[in-house]
Amino acid sequence: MLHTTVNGRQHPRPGTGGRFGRWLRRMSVALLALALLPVAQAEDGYELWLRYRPLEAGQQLRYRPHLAQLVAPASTPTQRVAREELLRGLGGLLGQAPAVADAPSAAGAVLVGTPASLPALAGLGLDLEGLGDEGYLIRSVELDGRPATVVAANSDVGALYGSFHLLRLLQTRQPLDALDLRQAPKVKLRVLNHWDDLDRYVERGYSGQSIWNWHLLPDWLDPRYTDYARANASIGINGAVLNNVNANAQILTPMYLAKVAALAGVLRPYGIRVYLSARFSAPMEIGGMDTADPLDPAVQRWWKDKAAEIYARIPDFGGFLVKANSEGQPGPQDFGRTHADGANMLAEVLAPHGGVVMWRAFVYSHEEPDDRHKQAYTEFVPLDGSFRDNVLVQVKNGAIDFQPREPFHPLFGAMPKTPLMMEFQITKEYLGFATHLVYLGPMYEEVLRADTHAAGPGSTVAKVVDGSLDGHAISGIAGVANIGTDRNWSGSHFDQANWYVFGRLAWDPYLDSRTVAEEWVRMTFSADPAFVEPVVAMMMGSHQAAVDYMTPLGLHHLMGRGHHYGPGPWVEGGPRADWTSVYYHRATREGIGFDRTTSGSDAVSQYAPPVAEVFNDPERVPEDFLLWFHHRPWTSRVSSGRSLWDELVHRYSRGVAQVEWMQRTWDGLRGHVDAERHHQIERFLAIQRKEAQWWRDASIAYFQTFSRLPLPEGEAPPEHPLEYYKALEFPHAPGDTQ
Ligand code: BDP
Repeated sequence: MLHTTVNGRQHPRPGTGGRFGRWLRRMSVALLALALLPVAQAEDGYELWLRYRPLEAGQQLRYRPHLAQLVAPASTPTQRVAREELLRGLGGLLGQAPAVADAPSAAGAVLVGTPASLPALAGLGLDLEGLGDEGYLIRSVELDGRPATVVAANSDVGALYGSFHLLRLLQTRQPLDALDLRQAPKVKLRVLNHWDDLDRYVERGYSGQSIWNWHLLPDWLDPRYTDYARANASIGINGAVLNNVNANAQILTPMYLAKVAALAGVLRPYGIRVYLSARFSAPMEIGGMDTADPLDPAVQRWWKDKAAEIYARIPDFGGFLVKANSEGQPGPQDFGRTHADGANMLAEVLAPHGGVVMWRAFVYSHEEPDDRHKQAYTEFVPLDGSFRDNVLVQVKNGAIDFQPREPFHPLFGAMPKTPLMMEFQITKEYLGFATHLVYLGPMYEEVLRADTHAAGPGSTVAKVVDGSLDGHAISGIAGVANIGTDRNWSGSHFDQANWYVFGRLAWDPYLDSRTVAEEWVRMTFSADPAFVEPVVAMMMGSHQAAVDYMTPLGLHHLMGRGHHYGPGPWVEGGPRADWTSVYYHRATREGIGFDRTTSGSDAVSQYAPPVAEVFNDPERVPEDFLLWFHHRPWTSRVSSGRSLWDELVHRYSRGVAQVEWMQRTWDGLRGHVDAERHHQIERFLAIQRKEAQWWRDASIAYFQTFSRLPLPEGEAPPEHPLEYYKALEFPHAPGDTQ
């Protein structure tokens, strides 16, 4: 007799006839139906966009014939990680991993490698020229009459990038039938800047501590480092500056270099080089010298030896990032030398090893009374042409400082002889920290597409940055990372999208941010169009919403002092004028805005004439930059027909309304996402709603003391009197400078 086990006891198995049999059949059907329902499992976001959850059954069936075998050599570390990722990814997505084979022997093989690593590729007539060291192609081919898919590159890392792309095709449900893709990065150095201190504090970090556990390095290699590397490689990031630009010289001591070398060892198979922020005065702090003068031969020797020591430990070390003579950091000017003297001295010692210097242009001096907007340009443009060829000048997004919306930095287009890197901020210091849903893709895109007119129309910032405008051999994009020890890495689920879009745009600055958002949503949450469409709409409108409720119409730098949390348009006094809000908004009884026209600070003249003319003209300047460049009367008209005051209030309210719309939209999407992530996002949107209202109310209450105009009809008055908002204090807000 057949037996079945229930609660550990054997029972005779009933036949399939009779009432019990019918009941059993009904139960099985019900259970089967339940099993087929897409029940969302609780997720904490750790897996980012590399979740590899099983695809819908129909999709799996369509894909499986293409993915029967995997032919991918695994004799180098990079080859091994590519193969492991494919097995993990395909196994997860398809429910079963392909069979690993040494040579294709069945239809539906996937071949991954280089002509050197996989001789089978050599005879296929693949055109790998032009793909460079990091590019790849993905193509559907016939091999001995059998259909196959090829991921081919000139290097192992190219093949790794191609492997991630293949996985992305599946994750986003693209057809695999007639593939013919070629990809090569348009920018050479695609680098994250971690503003991480050695005590694991992250400056402007809102996602926990630094992921670098310096204390336990080099002996303990947290598995997180590997997952960090996987995530970066999946979007093409190939460099990481491990420590804060406000640097501690300790990182250059032997003890720390051993730790850096250990990290470099984890990141290397993924094509990621490590860089360090170098403190310019390190020869004095850790070298026992009494000067760090870049023209002093003893100082030069110290750095030469230091470079040799680093490269002995880390042969592929990327180079140094330097913040010098800015916000109190030491630099060459302390010794009467120029930025070029300083950068070139370091470049000289790195050059024999193949390293670069990324020298930041974020400078503004204590003594300089000029409009802060102008200072980087004033200092750096005269140095164009005097940097060594392994120096890149790293220019912030915006002449002021990563504000919610800035016109492009006037240095772009103004230093044709120097490779200029773009430095975007991914962490949202000025955009609501980690709680506000603000997708930065549209902001990055707006800036990259801005036309500098430097060499005629079409001289976009993207072309300056990728080096194509001026024919530079090196190029780079940096992003100030939003990564920390929080389980979901970025402090919120949606902030993962900012890491993602940064990487994708660094690879190809001409991509559009909507496409990237769609891709990310499909990989991170769900591919159901009923979910993707509204969520992408939320993301695409979110940057403008934040600009509206924080700093509409070109207002800027109005955040709370120091910590930058919440509104502080009233901030004045203190050590320097350009660290106050009143310096930037210049509100008076008559009007508001910073006059940077030819009759004001004349910052407009730092742009090429066609741009300057537009910015200089209050009728032609994009309204989003109106008060950035112009001081305008409260009663002047804007394009909507409203007065400036009414428009300002309207935009504040519009920003709040947009957040309310996001809340409603998200509420309607319950069930498409696991309850855990849905809940946190819902709560964070509630915080954003509350803080958007706070921004609106505090700003209106404050600016009304100047305009002395009534609120437009239908506009609710601020919830509290101005004094209430001014009295709020946040001594423990995260991320403040230590
Ligand atoms: C500012 C940040 C400050 C950074 C500085 C920089 O508030 O923490 O050190 O930028 O980029 O926006 O150097």
